[in-house]
Amino acid sequence: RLREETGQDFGVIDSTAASDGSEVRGRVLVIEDYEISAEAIRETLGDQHDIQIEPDCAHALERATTESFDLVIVSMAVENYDPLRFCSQIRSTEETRQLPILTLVDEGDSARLIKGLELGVSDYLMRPLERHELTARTRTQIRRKHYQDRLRSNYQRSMAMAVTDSLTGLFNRRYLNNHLENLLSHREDEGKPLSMLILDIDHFKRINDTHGHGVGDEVLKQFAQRMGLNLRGVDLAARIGGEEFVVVMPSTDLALAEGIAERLRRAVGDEPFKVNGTDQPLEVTCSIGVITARSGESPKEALARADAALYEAKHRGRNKVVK
Ligand code: GH3
Ligand code: MG
Ligand code: MG
Ligand code: MG
Repeated sequence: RLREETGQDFGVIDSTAASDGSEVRGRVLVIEDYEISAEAIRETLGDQHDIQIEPDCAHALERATTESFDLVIVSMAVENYDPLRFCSQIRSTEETRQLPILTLVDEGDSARLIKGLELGVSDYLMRPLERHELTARTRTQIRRKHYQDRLRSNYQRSMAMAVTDSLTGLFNRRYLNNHLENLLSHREDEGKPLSMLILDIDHFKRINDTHGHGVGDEVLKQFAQRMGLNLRGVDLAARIGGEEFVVVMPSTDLALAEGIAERLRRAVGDEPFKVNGTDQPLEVTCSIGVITARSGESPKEALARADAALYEAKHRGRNKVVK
């Protein structure tokens, strides 16, 4: 190995100090089995970042996937493992795909330097390491990682918002429309029944008229919560309009769906709603239409049939389940 052959100190060369004072802190995993070098890195970066030294590549891979790091610094001279293989594993593992990698390359080892870059390494440093360069490149990678994390979480939030009803947290009508199509065709493939409920709060207008829109909103929220408590993980609940909700139930036949609808009806009607801004708990009931999808039926047709059943429940005096 180069360092043994040359006896070169792979610690960090100290040059004139000049920190650029910008505040970026990260969690850095350093894969280095050469203790002098590892300690020099810790000394250089430790004031600004949380530095974790891990001499063992296999263990490092495990830590990189389970703990959250902003950067891995990989010595290309580790002896217990092929560091390029480690870089490749970091890149091909879902949890660490986005993790920046900074390699520490032995002077003259351009083969590994290039191979690393081909594997998607973010940046590299040549040994002997220069303190400022290490500091600067580390900071750049961490800053970029933080920026990407922010973009990604903004994106995820927008995606979640696009399919969510903000008042109740249930799925919205757009999501239901998109996914009902998939669910119906999946049902055809699986040959299992798919059932659907439409729920509509009875005389909801009166609640608004008597207690105000704010109380009406609170009733909608609590209604959605009661739905959630009485549905299964596989059921998909959406708010499709003012006080109208749809539940899609995969692998559920009509009899089971009717039972669940009945449970929902009672969960709403049996226990009055306690809402801030009203003197007494509110009696709330809902009507429910139940159907099981027919072969080849479109979302529109299925929803129309469920709506007809709901209409019938209203017609029969409300607070009823009709299939
Ligand atoms: P029915 O038993 O026939 O369903 O009577 P209803 O009063 O519930 O039905 P209607 O469709 O006449 O009234 C629904 C009301 O829901 C009218 C509307 O003001 C109210 N509404 C719609 N969206 C919201 C909302 O987001 N918040 C509140 N508070 N009220 C809403
Ligand atoms: Mg109505
Ligand atoms: Mg209503
Ligand atoms: Mg309605």
